[in-house]
Amino acid sequence: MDFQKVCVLGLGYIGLPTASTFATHGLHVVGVDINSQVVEILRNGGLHIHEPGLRTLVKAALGSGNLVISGQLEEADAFIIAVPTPFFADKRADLRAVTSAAESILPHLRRGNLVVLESTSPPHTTCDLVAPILQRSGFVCGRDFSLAYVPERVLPGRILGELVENARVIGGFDRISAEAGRDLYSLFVRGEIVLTDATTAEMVKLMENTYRDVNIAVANEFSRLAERFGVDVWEAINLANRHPRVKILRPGPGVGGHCIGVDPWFLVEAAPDLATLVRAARQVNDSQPDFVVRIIQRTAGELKGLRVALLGLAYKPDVDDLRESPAIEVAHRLTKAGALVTAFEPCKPDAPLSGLVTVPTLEQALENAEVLALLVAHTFLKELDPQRVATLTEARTVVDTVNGWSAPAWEAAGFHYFRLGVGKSRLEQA
Ligand code: SAJ
Repeated sequence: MDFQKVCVLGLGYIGLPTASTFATHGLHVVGVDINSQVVEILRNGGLHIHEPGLRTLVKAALGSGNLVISGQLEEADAFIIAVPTPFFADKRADLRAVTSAAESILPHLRRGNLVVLESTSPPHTTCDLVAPILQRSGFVCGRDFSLAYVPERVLPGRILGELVENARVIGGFDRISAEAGRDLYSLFVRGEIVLTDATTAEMVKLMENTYRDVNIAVANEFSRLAERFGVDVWEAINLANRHPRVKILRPGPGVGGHCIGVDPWFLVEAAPDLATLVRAARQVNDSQPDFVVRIIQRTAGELKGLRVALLGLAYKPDVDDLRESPAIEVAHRLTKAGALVTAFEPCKPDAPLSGLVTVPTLEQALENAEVLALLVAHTFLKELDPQRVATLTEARTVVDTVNGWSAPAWEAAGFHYFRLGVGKSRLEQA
């Protein structure tokens, strides 16, 4: 199948890099977003998301004349839906954006078109939700137009490279749809392109991220067990990972972001009677902030009125994305327990967060603190000099939830140093 023009619906972390990459590979691309502010920002050469290299890529795509930013869809050879699929408060998948995106294609759908869903979705979304919507056009899916599910698997912070280099799974409504998807993505994907059916492709995406969530959960549960048994979980993981077939991930304050903590719930919703381990892992990760609060409480005795400086609020190191961040959960739970929390996020110093006191500098976070807690292993925070920190605060208690600091260095600077997952050994308890 030959493609000259593509419409990309949704210009977020995935849609904008995808639209720009197709444009710099010669396709005429109409990048569409329903958010008029996003359209305005992009049209004026600005950027509403931070991703290394994206500004240059978007500028090249716009400069080539191949990428046009619009609020309106147009006729095209292919339509790519890359809109958010969050969940409701009860953890059910929120597919409203997918539904409205598919409906917005209807007036522009033509015989021979390819429609692609990229958004992470529950199994059967492509065939049971998107296909019937598109068939309201009177066209028959598979016969008159092709439909495929093509999940992305790029790591935020490395999107542009991984978009091109990573293997790509193309799940077709039927074989012809899968082959049409391959023809489209082979325009820029240099990784292996593997064809399968749409439901398998939906399941693959959910399995990838659920696998990661379960493995993070077991690391977090090991941190709790280690504290109970008087073991340093970081030492134990380091030793266990010397096994040639063991790769235990890192404990931390919990799992954030709009992927790993979200996608497994789609499996739980689709088969609550079967997804027992998947649900349990989500519950372990979602309760990990409680364990961080308990460590802080143990180090300081009473939380009520305790002045705590939280260092890091992003959902993972060296990103400015705070979505679903466990660090923010820790801040809210400490505040609810009566602590006086001040938070500093070096990657987003101006992060306005309702119900939380955030400050734009490290000094302001430290100045009145009694306890410091490292919640995100940002490079900037890991490299803090404890001797200098000791001059900026009266606090002499630190809680390191990401194994980001050296205990001897902080103790030498006069701090009582506590680390998540490190229990008192029998010797220390004696
Ligand atoms: N985390 C830990 N311990 C670890 C690893 C991560 O606590 O050992 C935490 C992080 O701090 C973060 C969360 O888990 O809060 C998710 O981190 P992540 O490194 O999995 O990063 P994401 O969510 O940005 O990217 C993931 C990636 N999926 C996999 O690695 C299987 C990425 O490839 C996906 O494309 C992305 O989700 C997505 O878009 O689905």
